[in-house]
Amino acid sequence: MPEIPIVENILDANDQLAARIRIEFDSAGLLALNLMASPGGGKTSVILKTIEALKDDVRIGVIDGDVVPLDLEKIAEMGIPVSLINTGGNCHLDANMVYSALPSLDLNALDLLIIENVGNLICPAAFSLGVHYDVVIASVPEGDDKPYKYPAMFKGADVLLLNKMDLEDYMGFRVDYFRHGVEVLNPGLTFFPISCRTGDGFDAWLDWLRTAIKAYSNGQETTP
Ligand SMILES: Nc1nc2c(ncn2[C@@H]2O[C@H](COP(=O)(O)OP(=O)(O)O)[C@@H](O)[C@H]2O)c(=O)[nH]1
Ligand SMILES: [Mg+2]
Repeated sequence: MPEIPIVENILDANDQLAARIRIEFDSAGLLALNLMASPGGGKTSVILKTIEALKDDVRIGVIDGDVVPLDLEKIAEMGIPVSLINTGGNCHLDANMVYSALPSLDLNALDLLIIENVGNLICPAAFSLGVHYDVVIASVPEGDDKPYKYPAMFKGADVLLLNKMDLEDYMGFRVDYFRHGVEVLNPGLTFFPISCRTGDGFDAWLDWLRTAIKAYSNGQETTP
């Protein structure tokens, strides 16, 4: 069965490069996040709202994997350094793409780097990017069965945001059923129900983020 070792080699090479990327992040003293969700789940909205809340005391950079720079333009308008990885229709980012994007950002001038992955709940889960935390965003309109249908994504997550909580009642979303599916795959996963529309739940997410930024800051000054 020659095909199986070939796939393993590709993933192994990706992991090796991801380890090199992690060294770059650590020596720059920044916290790096890989944000994953379905298309429209709220990745860009979470990034924009997080920037809005933290930009006065945290130096933030964003890498976006997309075919068009529409989302990135909104982020750049906030005065945030950004880098676009044109995925050319690829269904995920990999370590090679992220590594190629690093020289376009001054990592030493950042406290937080957010990578917006391609909108997809399957492929991104298989490719490590060297970040400190894989953050998965699920959203209420997608339905409460997502952990049952896309187990790899939820199993591999370090943090889970459940976005669009403002739509919970309209959608008949069963938070308990959703959480049970997650708990079986990834017991004790850090979980924040949020709404980018109303801002509900954001304080807890931002508190978690500030603590994580401090933990990875290398003791460097985090204020610009
Ligand atoms: N009702 C509601 N809509 C939201 C919320 N967050 C994002 N959206 C909307 O969902 C759509 C997709 O959001 P976007 O951030 O572009 O998702 P992305 O494709 O994952 O980057 C946009 O129309 C947003 O305005 C939320 O909390 N509540
Ligand atoms: Mg987006």
